[in-house]
Amino acid sequence: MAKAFHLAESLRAGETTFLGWLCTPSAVIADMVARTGFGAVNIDMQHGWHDAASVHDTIHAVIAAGKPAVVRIAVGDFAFASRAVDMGAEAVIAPMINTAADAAALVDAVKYPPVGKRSWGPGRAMALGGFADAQAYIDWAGTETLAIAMIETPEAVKNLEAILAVPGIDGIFVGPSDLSLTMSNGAFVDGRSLLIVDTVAHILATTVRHGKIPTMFAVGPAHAKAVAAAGYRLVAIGSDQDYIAQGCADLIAAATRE
Ligand code: 3PY
Ligand code: MG
Repeated sequence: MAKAFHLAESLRAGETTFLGWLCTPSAVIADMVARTGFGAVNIDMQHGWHDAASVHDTIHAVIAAGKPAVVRIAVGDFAFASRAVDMGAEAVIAPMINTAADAAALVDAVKYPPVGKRSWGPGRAMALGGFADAQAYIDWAGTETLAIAMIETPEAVKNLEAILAVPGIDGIFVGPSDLSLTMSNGAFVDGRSLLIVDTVAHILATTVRHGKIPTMFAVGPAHAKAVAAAGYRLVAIGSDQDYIAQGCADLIAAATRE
């Protein structure tokens, strides 16, 4: 089984990691999802129903199951990005990063000086990761806690080079639903729309050219397979809501098939 506290290393080695996604604030569901084939598990504070206590408990459950934990913060909630890494998250995904200034605020929260302005207090991360002392943690955290900026608007695409050039930004995460919503100026949401295909390819190529990690949310397994084959390395495939709905639908369909 994969061990936690290795996510940055595997992504930098070019490995594709499928990312479990938790909206439900339940350590039991976190444990169940982390024990499947997902290589890492994200806890969603933007569109999920988590609070600080449930993020803490689900991070613990994911790490206890041997997988790296990731947290997506709510829009602009950079204070929670620091708390997430303190609790043991190995990566923070920040939605709606539209400018280099937004990206710098994310880095400030996730990275210690001299790169950022993260304040000291990683008690849970040190305990869960088995770090011997403060120096061992700070040496590891300098390169291995990831700041990942979501690109999901035309403004972000326009500023992509500047966002990627911010020291301490490790990668980007494409939000295809919002990208389709914003690129169509509110006309529709379709993360697999032809409208965004060229932009998604452009984001991948630009991110790779900057030596940063390209990651993405996929709408279903076929989409996940395609974006992973294209080169996106950390790929989410829907959320726990989809896993349960799809699992139930498959069971009922199989049980009622003639
Ligand atoms: C999007 O597709 O906009 C997302 O934020 C996925 O989580
Ligand atoms: Mg989004």
